[in-house]
Amino acid sequence: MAERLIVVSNRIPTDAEPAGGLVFALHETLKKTGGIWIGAHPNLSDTNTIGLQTLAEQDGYTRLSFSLTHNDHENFYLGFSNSVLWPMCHRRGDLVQLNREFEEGYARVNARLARQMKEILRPDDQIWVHDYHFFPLAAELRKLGHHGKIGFFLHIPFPALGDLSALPLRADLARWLAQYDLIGLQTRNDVARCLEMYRADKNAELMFDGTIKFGDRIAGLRSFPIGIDVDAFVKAASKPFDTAKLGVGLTHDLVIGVDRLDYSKGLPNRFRAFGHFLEARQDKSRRASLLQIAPPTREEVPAYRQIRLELEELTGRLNGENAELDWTPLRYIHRNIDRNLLAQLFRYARVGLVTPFADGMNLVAKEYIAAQDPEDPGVLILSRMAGAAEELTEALLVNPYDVEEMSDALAQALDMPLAQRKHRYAGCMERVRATDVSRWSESFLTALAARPPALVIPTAKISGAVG
Ligand code: GDG
Repeated sequence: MAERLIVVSNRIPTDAEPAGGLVFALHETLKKTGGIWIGAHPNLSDTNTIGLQTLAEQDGYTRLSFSLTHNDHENFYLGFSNSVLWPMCHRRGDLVQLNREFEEGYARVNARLARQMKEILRPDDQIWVHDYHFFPLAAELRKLGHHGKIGFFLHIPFPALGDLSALPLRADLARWLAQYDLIGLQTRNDVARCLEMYRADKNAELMFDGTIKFGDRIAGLRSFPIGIDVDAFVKAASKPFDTAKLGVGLTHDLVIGVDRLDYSKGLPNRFRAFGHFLEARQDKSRRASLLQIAPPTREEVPAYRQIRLELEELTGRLNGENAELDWTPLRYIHRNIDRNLLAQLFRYARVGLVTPFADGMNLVAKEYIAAQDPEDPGVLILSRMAGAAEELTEALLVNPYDVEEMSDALAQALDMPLAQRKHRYAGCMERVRATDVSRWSESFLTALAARPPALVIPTAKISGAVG
């Protein structure tokens, strides 16, 4: 029987035509390979006793869903995933909310999903698990006797050793991850931090070929920087731009930011930097506008409500102090915007401002580059703390904590001569193309397929033979 690909992610596309970076990539991969995509059902349920349900069979693969109860949503999703793991991985130990019920919810959902998967698994399936919601999934599957290949990709930053101490003792990331055959991370920096974790673990041994030996298992570890569907984005951005759609008041000096409204994205400091830039500019008749699109996300988590209030206050103050009758310097949209319109806005904007405090990769940075007109490109200002900064070294790299440095970068970007803009764009675009999302999934799956089959050592028999 041929190998099947089984993808697991918390989110699963529910429309016939999925869109957006990761969802698009996995959809395209499964269309080619066939297989199964497993994710949480979009509606919460009252019971969790049922197994995996078929959501759709189309485009040559099957989508299966597992159900989450209200309690699971509270403790597994909002709780342990997004109030413990997310802040811990984004260096916000101060926001970590420890709670036994979160821990139990996380363990319960992973164990239950493993049991539900075991019902449908074949021994030679290739399983590809995505993100921090499922760190222990392989360990749970191994407990149930599944020995087939399992790969894991972490979309967010790998935590530093010191930050890992914020986890409860039972959350043993080193042991959980060692149950995968291949651990994929975004950047070389992430790999270095993961190695640091294993180096400090007395149960682990770092092998010469870069793999990690942990008990009877050997796991591969590599960076696979994720990218975007470059051609699709270039095409969307190149469509004629209808400024009338946007209403009045967009000056030519448009600066754009697009981020889920998340505290890791550094939005308050970005607003402060823009305010500083407006105040510091010599030519007061020159007008620039910052258009910040920040759709809501995880609003049930208190830290997300807090950041929203902070931004609303900053927006009011900045506009109050700087606006003119015919000019609103900061436009802040707390809603989702159509993807094609987004691509066109990226092309229209003179500057793309991407300033997270921590980010696995940051696809917006790549989208901004892909959207530019090669003959008259805008300038990307990029935080050194985004994974994308490891590759997009021709961007104007900034420290997101340094408001003055970001303000200076804005002035530099808006005044940058064409030749320099073209040079920087070409360097970035080369990297954006080299990491196109289809190459990302291909290279991960090729590396997973190349992992040698795990040695299953029947411990009892061996010790019996020796004795
Ligand atoms: C995680 C990691 C990693 C945003 N607003 C709208 C909209 N977006 C789209 C963007 C982009 C995507 O959402 C956001 O992707 P990012 O990579 O920037 O950030 P996360 O959501 O935090 O993603 C991240 C990524 O996983 C992939 O591995 O890069 O580091 O945190 O595509 O364009 N799209 C539309 N309307 C919006 O208002 N249509």
